[in-house]
Amino acid sequence: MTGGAAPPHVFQADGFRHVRAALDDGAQKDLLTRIESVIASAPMFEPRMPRTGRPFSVRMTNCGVLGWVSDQALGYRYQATHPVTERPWPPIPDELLAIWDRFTRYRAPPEACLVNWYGPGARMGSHRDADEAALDAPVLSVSLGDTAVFHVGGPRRSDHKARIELASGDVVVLGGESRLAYHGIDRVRNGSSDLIPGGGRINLTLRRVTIPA
Ligand code: MD3
Ligand code: FE
Repeated sequence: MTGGAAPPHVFQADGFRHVRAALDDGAQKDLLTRIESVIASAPMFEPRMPRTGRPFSVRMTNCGVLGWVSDQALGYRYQATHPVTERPWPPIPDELLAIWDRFTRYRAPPEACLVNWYGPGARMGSHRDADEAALDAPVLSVSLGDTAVFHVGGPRRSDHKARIELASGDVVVLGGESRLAYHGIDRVRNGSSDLIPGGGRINLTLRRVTIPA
Protein backbone atom coordinates (compact mmCIF):
# COMPACT_ATOMS: atom_id res chain seq x y z
CA MET A 1 0.00 0.00 0.00
CA THR A 2 1.55 3.30 -1.06
CA GLY A 3 0.60 6.77 0.21
CA GLY A 4 -1.98 8.98 -1.44
CA ALA A 5 -1.28 11.87 -3.80
CA ALA A 6 1.50 14.23 -2.80
CA PRO A 7 0.28 17.35 -0.99
CA PRO A 8 -0.02 20.46 -3.24
CA HIS A 9 3.28 21.99 -2.12
CA VAL A 10 5.13 18.94 -3.43
CA PHE A 11 5.63 18.21 -7.14
CA GLN A 12 6.87 14.67 -7.68
CA ALA A 13 7.71 12.61 -10.77
CA ASP A 14 10.28 9.90 -11.45
CA GLY A 15 12.28 10.54 -8.29
CA PHE A 16 12.11 14.33 -8.67
CA ARG A 17 10.65 16.00 -5.58
CA HIS A 18 10.11 19.75 -5.20
CA VAL A 19 9.17 20.80 -1.68
CA ARG A 20 8.08 24.44 -1.63
CA ALA A 21 8.84 26.46 1.51
CA ALA A 22 10.60 23.50 3.11
CA LEU A 23 12.53 26.02 5.24
CA ASP A 24 10.74 28.83 7.08
CA ASP A 25 12.12 32.39 7.26
CA GLY A 26 14.07 31.73 10.45
CA ALA A 27 15.69 28.59 9.06
CA GLN A 28 16.59 30.44 5.83
CA LYS A 29 18.23 33.27 7.79
CA ASP A 30 20.18 30.82 9.98
CA LEU A 31 21.36 28.91 6.93
CA LEU A 32 22.40 32.12 5.16
CA THR A 33 24.48 33.08 8.22
CA ARG A 34 26.21 29.66 8.10
CA ILE A 35 26.91 30.05 4.40
CA GLU A 36 28.33 33.54 4.92
CA SER A 37 30.92 31.97 7.26
CA VAL A 38 31.67 29.29 4.68
CA ILE A 39 32.29 32.03 2.08
CA ALA A 40 34.48 33.95 4.55
CA SER A 41 36.84 30.96 4.86
CA ALA A 42 36.43 29.66 1.28
CA PRO A 43 35.94 32.70 -0.99
CA MET A 44 33.86 32.49 -4.17
CA PHE A 45 35.97 31.58 -7.21
CA GLU A 46 35.26 31.93 -10.92
CA PRO A 47 34.90 28.46 -12.46
CA ARG A 48 35.90 28.09 -16.13
CA MET A 49 34.83 25.76 -18.90
CA PRO A 50 37.08 22.86 -19.81
CA ARG A 51 39.13 23.49 -23.01
CA THR A 52 37.69 26.94 -23.87
CA GLY A 53 38.45 28.52 -20.49
CA ARG A 54 35.26 30.56 -20.78
CA PRO A 55 34.13 31.71 -17.30
CA PHE A 56 30.77 30.61 -15.89
CA SER A 57 28.39 33.46 -15.02
CA VAL A 58 27.78 31.70 -11.68
CA ARG A 59 30.42 32.07 -8.94
CA MET A 60 31.11 29.07 -6.73
CA THR A 61 32.58 27.78 -3.53
CA ASN A 62 32.09 24.58 -1.54
CA CYS A 63 31.97 23.06 1.90
CA GLY A 64 32.47 19.39 2.75
CA VAL A 65 35.35 16.95 2.36
CA LEU A 66 35.12 17.32 -1.43
CA GLY A 67 34.28 20.33 -3.58
CA TRP A 68 33.30 20.61 -7.24
CA VAL A 69 35.64 22.77 -9.32
CA SER A 70 36.29 23.39 -13.01
CA ASP A 71 39.08 25.08 -14.93
CA GLN A 72 40.49 25.16 -18.45
CA ALA A 73 43.38 22.76 -17.86
CA LEU A 74 41.76 20.00 -15.79
CA GLY A 75 38.02 20.39 -16.42
CA TYR A 76 35.20 19.30 -14.10
CA ARG A 77 36.22 17.40 -10.97
CA TYR A 78 35.90 17.02 -7.22
CA GLN A 79 38.87 17.90 -5.05
CA ALA A 80 39.60 18.25 -1.34
CA THR A 81 41.00 21.79 -1.52
CA HIS A 82 39.98 25.27 -2.69
CA PRO A 83 41.49 26.03 -6.12
CA VAL A 84 42.79 29.47 -5.07
CA THR A 85 43.60 29.26 -1.34
CA GLU A 86 44.57 25.57 -1.63
CA ARG A 87 43.10 25.02 1.84
CA PRO A 88 40.63 22.21 2.72
CA TRP A 89 36.97 23.21 2.30
CA PRO A 90 35.15 24.17 5.54
CA PRO A 91 32.76 21.54 6.96
CA ILE A 92 29.13 21.25 5.85
CA PRO A 93 27.01 23.06 8.50
CA ASP A 94 24.97 20.76 10.78
CA GLU A 95 21.72 22.40 9.60
CA LEU A 96 22.43 21.15 6.07
CA LEU A 97 23.38 17.65 7.22
CA ALA A 98 20.02 17.50 9.03
CA ILE A 99 18.18 18.63 5.87
CA TRP A 100 19.97 15.88 3.89
CA ASP A 101 18.90 13.20 6.40
CA ARG A 102 15.34 14.45 6.58
CA PHE A 103 14.71 14.67 2.83
CA THR A 104 16.88 11.91 1.36
CA ARG A 105 17.03 9.15 3.99
CA TYR A 106 20.23 8.10 2.17
CA ARG A 107 22.48 5.67 4.06
CA ALA A 108 25.53 7.95 4.15
CA PRO A 109 26.17 11.68 4.64
CA PRO A 110 26.86 14.06 1.74
CA GLU A 111 30.52 14.75 0.96
CA ALA A 112 30.14 17.88 -1.15
CA CYS A 113 28.06 21.02 -0.81
CA LEU A 114 28.45 23.24 -3.87
CA VAL A 115 27.52 26.86 -3.17
CA ASN A 116 26.40 28.58 -6.39
CA TRP A 117 26.11 32.39 -6.39
CA TYR A 118 23.83 33.99 -9.02
CA GLY A 119 24.43 37.73 -9.30
CA PRO A 120 22.74 39.95 -11.93
CA GLY A 121 22.32 38.13 -15.26
CA ALA A 122 23.81 34.82 -14.08
CA ARG A 123 22.37 31.60 -15.51
CA MET A 124 23.36 27.96 -15.85
CA GLY A 125 23.09 26.19 -19.19
CA SER A 126 21.44 22.79 -19.53
CA HIS A 127 23.70 19.97 -18.30
CA ARG A 128 23.70 16.67 -16.44
CA ASP A 129 25.42 16.05 -13.10
CA ALA A 130 27.54 12.98 -13.78
CA ASP A 131 30.87 13.63 -12.03
CA GLU A 132 29.88 11.52 -9.01
CA ALA A 133 30.56 7.79 -8.58
CA ALA A 134 27.60 7.38 -6.21
CA LEU A 135 24.84 7.67 -8.82
CA ASP A 136 22.41 5.80 -6.54
CA ALA A 137 22.53 8.75 -4.13
CA PRO A 138 20.10 11.59 -4.74
CA VAL A 139 21.21 15.19 -5.18
CA LEU A 140 19.57 17.71 -2.85
CA SER A 141 19.24 21.41 -3.65
CA VAL A 142 18.31 24.29 -1.33
CA SER A 143 17.44 27.70 -2.83
CA LEU A 144 18.04 30.96 -0.95
CA GLY A 145 17.27 34.52 -2.09
CA ASP A 146 15.79 35.54 -5.43
CA THR A 147 13.53 33.10 -7.29
CA ALA A 148 15.05 31.15 -10.19
CA VAL A 149 13.36 29.85 -13.32
CA PHE A 150 14.64 26.26 -13.39
CA HIS A 151 14.16 23.69 -16.16
CA VAL A 152 14.36 19.92 -15.93
CA GLY A 153 14.04 17.46 -18.81
CA GLY A 154 15.01 13.84 -19.24
CA PRO A 155 18.16 11.79 -19.83
CA ARG A 156 18.49 13.11 -23.40
CA ARG A 157 19.16 16.75 -24.21
CA SER A 158 16.24 16.71 -26.66
CA ASP A 159 13.71 15.47 -24.05
CA HIS A 160 10.81 17.78 -23.18
CA LYS A 161 11.63 20.23 -20.38
CA ALA A 162 9.37 21.34 -17.56
CA ARG A 163 9.91 24.85 -16.16
CA ILE A 164 9.62 25.36 -12.42
CA GLU A 165 10.16 28.41 -10.19
CA LEU A 166 12.57 27.76 -7.33
CA ALA A 167 11.95 30.22 -4.50
CA SER A 168 13.85 30.92 -1.30
CA GLY A 169 13.43 28.03 1.14
CA ASP A 170 12.51 25.48 -1.52
CA VAL A 171 14.20 22.06 -1.46
CA VAL A 172 14.52 19.84 -4.52
CA VAL A 173 15.51 16.18 -4.28
CA LEU A 174 16.72 14.54 -7.48
CA GLY A 175 16.71 10.78 -7.20
CA GLY A 176 15.88 7.75 -9.29
CA GLU A 177 15.19 8.48 -12.96
CA SER A 178 15.66 12.23 -12.50
CA ARG A 179 19.23 11.87 -11.22
CA LEU A 180 20.67 12.00 -14.74
CA ALA A 181 18.15 14.44 -16.21
CA TYR A 182 19.26 17.55 -18.09
CA HIS A 183 18.57 20.69 -16.07
CA GLY A 184 19.62 24.31 -15.74
CA ILE A 185 18.72 27.81 -14.59
CA ASP A 186 17.22 30.06 -17.30
CA ARG A 187 17.15 33.24 -15.25
CA VAL A 188 16.81 34.72 -11.78
CA ARG A 189 14.01 37.15 -10.90
CA ASN A 190 15.81 40.19 -9.50
CA GLY A 191 14.23 41.65 -6.38
CA SER A 192 11.90 38.71 -5.74
CA SER A 193 13.27 38.05 -2.22
CA ASP A 194 14.53 40.20 0.66
CA LEU A 195 16.61 37.43 2.24
CA ILE A 196 19.99 38.41 0.79
CA PRO A 197 20.99 42.06 1.31
CA GLY A 198 21.46 43.55 -2.16
CA GLY A 199 19.65 40.65 -3.83
CA GLY A 200 20.91 37.65 -5.78
CA ARG A 201 20.47 33.92 -5.38
CA ILE A 202 22.40 31.20 -3.60
CA ASN A 203 21.86 27.55 -4.43
CA LEU A 204 23.29 24.86 -2.17
CA THR A 205 23.67 21.44 -3.78
CA LEU A 206 24.45 18.50 -1.51
CA ARG A 207 25.98 15.41 -3.08
CA ARG A 208 27.40 12.05 -2.18
CA VAL A 209 30.43 11.65 -4.46
CA THR A 210 32.07 8.32 -3.49
CA ILE A 211 30.25 5.02 -3.02
CA PRO A 212 29.67 4.48 0.71
CA ALA A 213 31.67 1.56 2.21
C1 MD3 B 1 18.26 17.85 -11.69
N1 MD3 B 1 22.57 23.85 -9.92
O1 MD3 B 1 25.09 22.94 -9.48
S1 MD3 B 1 20.00 22.88 -8.42
C2 MD3 B 1 24.42 22.35 -10.35
O2 MD3 B 1 20.13 26.10 -8.99
C3 MD3 B 1 23.06 22.84 -10.66
O3 MD3 B 1 22.27 26.23 -9.00
C4 MD3 B 1 21.31 24.47 -10.19
O4 MD3 B 1 22.45 22.34 -11.54
C5 MD3 B 1 21.21 25.68 -9.31
O5 MD3 B 1 24.80 21.35 -10.94
C6 MD3 B 1 20.15 23.57 -10.02
C7 MD3 B 1 18.81 21.65 -8.73
C8 MD3 B 1 19.38 20.42 -9.35
C9 MD3 B 1 20.58 19.89 -8.95
C10 MD3 B 1 21.00 18.67 -9.45
C11 MD3 B 1 20.24 17.99 -10.35
C12 MD3 B 1 18.62 19.76 -10.26
C13 MD3 B 1 19.04 18.54 -10.79
C14 MD3 B 1 20.62 16.72 -10.84
C15 MD3 B 1 19.81 16.04 -11.72
C16 MD3 B 1 18.63 16.61 -12.15
FE1 FE C 1 23.39 20.48 -12.10
